[in-house]
Amino acid sequence: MKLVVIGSGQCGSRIADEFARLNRRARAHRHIEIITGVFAVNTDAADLSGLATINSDYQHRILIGGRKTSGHGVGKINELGAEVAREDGDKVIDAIRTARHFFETDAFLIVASAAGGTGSGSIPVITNMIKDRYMDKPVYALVVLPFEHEEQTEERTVYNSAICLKSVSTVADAVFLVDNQRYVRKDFSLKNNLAKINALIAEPFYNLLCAGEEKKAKHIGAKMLDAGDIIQTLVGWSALGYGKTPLPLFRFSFGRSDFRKKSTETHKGIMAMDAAVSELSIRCKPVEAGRALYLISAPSKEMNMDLTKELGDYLKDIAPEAIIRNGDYPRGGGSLDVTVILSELSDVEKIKTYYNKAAEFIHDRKSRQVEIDSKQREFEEASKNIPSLL
Ligand SMILES: Nc1nc2c(ncn2[C@@H]2O[C@H](COP(=O)(O)OP(=O)(O)OP(=O)(O)O)[C@@H](O)[C@H]2O)c(=O)[nH]1
Ligand SMILES: [Mg+2]
Repeated sequence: MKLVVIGSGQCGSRIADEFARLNRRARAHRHIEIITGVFAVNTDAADLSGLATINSDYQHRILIGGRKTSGHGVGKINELGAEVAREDGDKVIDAIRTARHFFETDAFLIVASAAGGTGSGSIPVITNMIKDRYMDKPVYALVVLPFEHEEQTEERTVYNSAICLKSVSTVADAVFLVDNQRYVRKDFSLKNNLAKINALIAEPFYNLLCAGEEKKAKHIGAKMLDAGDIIQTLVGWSALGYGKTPLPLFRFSFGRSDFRKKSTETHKGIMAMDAAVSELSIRCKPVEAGRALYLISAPSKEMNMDLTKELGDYLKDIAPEAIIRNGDYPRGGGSLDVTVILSELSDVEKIKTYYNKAAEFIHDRKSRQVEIDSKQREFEEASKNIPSLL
């Protein structure tokens, strides 16, 4: 599957940069292309300069809102982010057309954080513009949710997230939810290491996108997972998971394929699937998923029909309502990898909490404003009979 990836705001641009690296890796190691164009959009010129891999010309690193923000960002006001995107969104549409193999694109992926200003405000607007312009291609959003400490210390964080999520979900074909906090729990040393988190966010896409682009027979599995399977799976709120089980470098099999070998293979597969499901990009209940997908990637000698079936049964057990699609991808060496997507989630607790808290915030802000207005009127009243020097 080939994507056009557009990152907006600081977080979105950095993750888009990660996708540009992913494509370089696919090209260098697998001689295939998985991305037809990567673009970064921001109101902050310095952030755009800080990217490493995305082409550095103005049509790939796109500065928007120059007049309104003087290149310094929108300071977490996502309404301003949206406004600027409405005014300058054409720059993005024009740039997409310059992608060299644009006609091969299967779908768009637009990436941003929910809590900031530029990315949060512009992602629904850019998604909408692309949907209007390219009606036949699906447009997916990947939205990064804030760390818990940000939610606790800054009310605007939750408010921005709620507005962004509601708006983008009405226009995107599917929304990948990626909770920053989930990546901190996995390994505390990552706490301040956003670059590492970004790499973890992009990693599950590597095999997922490569699998359908392979041309050599030896890398095409019994059931190839292609763009069609992914497009059919992705609807509405979605979560991503990725798990790995290391494989021994050397194995002396003497050509035997007895039941012990088979059961070890299945066990390794279940371990990787288990890791993928327990480390989903957002906390959610698999029973709420209407669609799901899993991809097993490993050297072909590590995979067999039983493994695919066992993993299918495992997923069916935890997501009984879901239509499940799957694929096997004979690639890689040192590990057996499982990628999981849960989609069409009918409920996500965290989003409901954002909506409820944001509604409270809006209510409190209105009452506070009434109070401020009345105090100001009192103040003016008190100064009414005082002469002025001006
Ligand atoms: N995973 C990840 N999260 C990030 C990164 N940079 C910022 N964030 C998160 O994104 C949110 C802040 O949004 P930014 O993307 O910095 O904001 P912006 O879109 O540039 O908007 P303004 O700076 O307000 O104009 C916070 O929740 C951060 O924790 C990053 O590189 N990776
Ligand atoms: Mg910024």
